[in-house]
Amino acid sequence: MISRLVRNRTIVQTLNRASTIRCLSTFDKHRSVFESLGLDKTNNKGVFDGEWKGSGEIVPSYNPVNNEIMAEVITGTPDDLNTAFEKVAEAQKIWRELPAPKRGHVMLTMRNALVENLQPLGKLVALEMGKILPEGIGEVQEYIDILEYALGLSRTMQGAIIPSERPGHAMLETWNPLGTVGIISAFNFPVAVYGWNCAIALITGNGTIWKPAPTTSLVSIAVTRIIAKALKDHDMPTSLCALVTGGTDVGQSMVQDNRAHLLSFTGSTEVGRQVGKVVQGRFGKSILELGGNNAIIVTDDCDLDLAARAILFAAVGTAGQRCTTTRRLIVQESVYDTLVERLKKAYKQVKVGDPLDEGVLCGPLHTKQAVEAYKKALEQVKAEGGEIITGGRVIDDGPLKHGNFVEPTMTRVRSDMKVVQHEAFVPILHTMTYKTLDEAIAINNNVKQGLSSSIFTSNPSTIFKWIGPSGSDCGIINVNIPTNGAEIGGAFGGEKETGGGRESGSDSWKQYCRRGTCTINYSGALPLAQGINFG
Ligand code: UN1
Repeated sequence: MISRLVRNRTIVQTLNRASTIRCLSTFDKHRSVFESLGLDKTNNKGVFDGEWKGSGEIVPSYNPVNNEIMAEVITGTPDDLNTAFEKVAEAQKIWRELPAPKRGHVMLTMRNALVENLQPLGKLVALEMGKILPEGIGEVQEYIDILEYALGLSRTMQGAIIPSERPGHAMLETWNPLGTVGIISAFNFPVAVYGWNCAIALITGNGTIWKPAPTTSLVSIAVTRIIAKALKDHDMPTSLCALVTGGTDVGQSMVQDNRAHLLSFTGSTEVGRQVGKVVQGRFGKSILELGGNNAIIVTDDCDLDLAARAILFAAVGTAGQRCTTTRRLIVQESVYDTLVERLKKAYKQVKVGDPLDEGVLCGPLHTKQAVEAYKKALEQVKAEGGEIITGGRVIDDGPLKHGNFVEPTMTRVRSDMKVVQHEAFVPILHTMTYKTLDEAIAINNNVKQGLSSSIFTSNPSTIFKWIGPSGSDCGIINVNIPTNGAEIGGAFGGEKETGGGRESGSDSWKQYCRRGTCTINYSGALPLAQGINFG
């Protein structure tokens, strides 16, 4: 086993060295960003358990704009993970004794450190993930927001006092930490989704181990460095927030490990289904944030201009790589032509290009595999008799030809086509028409996923129907705003094959705790519940 690892590592290392010589121009061009975040060209240790290390393969991080290697990361192994579990558990024993408002002070320092690093970290997200700079900065902002929220929670997390049926008895609920929260995050939100989980796990008294997507390791190293420094500033053990980068072997080990008391997984429904089963099999807790297949309904009584602007952001933003991206547009037939004409014009004006360039609205797809998924989805549209009404091309010529660029695309389909059942994580928007509101809601609900949904209307009865028992069956139900761009204050997550988990705001914090129901007898007598007389 060990010799195989060493061998793999040497082969990968040799290959990478060769490519490194050819292409580290991205690093040189953005040297100040990398260096200000403590990143190196070749020597980035991808494991943190209080110390920086890594005994796994050396994995390159690519720039999706041109597929150049930007830098290399020495990733972790299941052995590294094992040690990290031990180190986090030790740290958590200290952390859990700290009163929540004091933990809140540490969160405040983390927040301030992220504010200081907002620009370079946002830029690194843009470089490594490929989203445009304002969105890269936006997701660091999302982490800042949830830390502020956690600070507030630190003074407001409350348990109930419940009337006891017995005299001289008090009954109350306590919310104590679970221990260690394992966080497996996806490439598309390499900062924010970790941030939601980390902030809420910490404020409730837990430690965390993070296994990021293998293609966004640099971001995870930079974030961990910032968080560790804040812990150190408060004389807290930095191993409280561990990081183990790596591949499927690390992820699988984390999912199987009893020491991950809560496992928060963001990724595909396919993988999430396995994760859910394994965690359930060991009676662990899980939060699953899986695929979405989100729709916007456009009624004939709405502000079409507002709707068009929202749809553009919802379908093209992040190059269609948010789990909350709008994939289906369900339009009342009388306004379909007008809306689609407006959208076609807007789509034509979208600048596709380097996510760091001013004015660019659509960056590259994250990987070459995503470009293949784009092609496949469009082939399926055609095979089923659908039509491409704008876009539809992989950009494989001109200055963008080395990157993973595609044209944002709209199709015209029927709601019963198979292609609309499938979430392709690319900027393709399937448009379709409806006649009645009931039909539109049925189309919205007639997919396996249930993450986000939105309706554009000015009719109050439509709004209340939409959010009521016969309305949208999703976890996020919006009116006159896009399906994406949720605020951190609400619970984030979805129903059905989206996995049922809720992260971020509202009472999501309770999932990071064990609930104690405590009955305290101060009467001196022993009256039994249900009036039982036992001898
Ligand atoms: C995701 O795509 O996994 O609501 C998260 C949004 C963002 C989070 C998306 N706040 O679009």
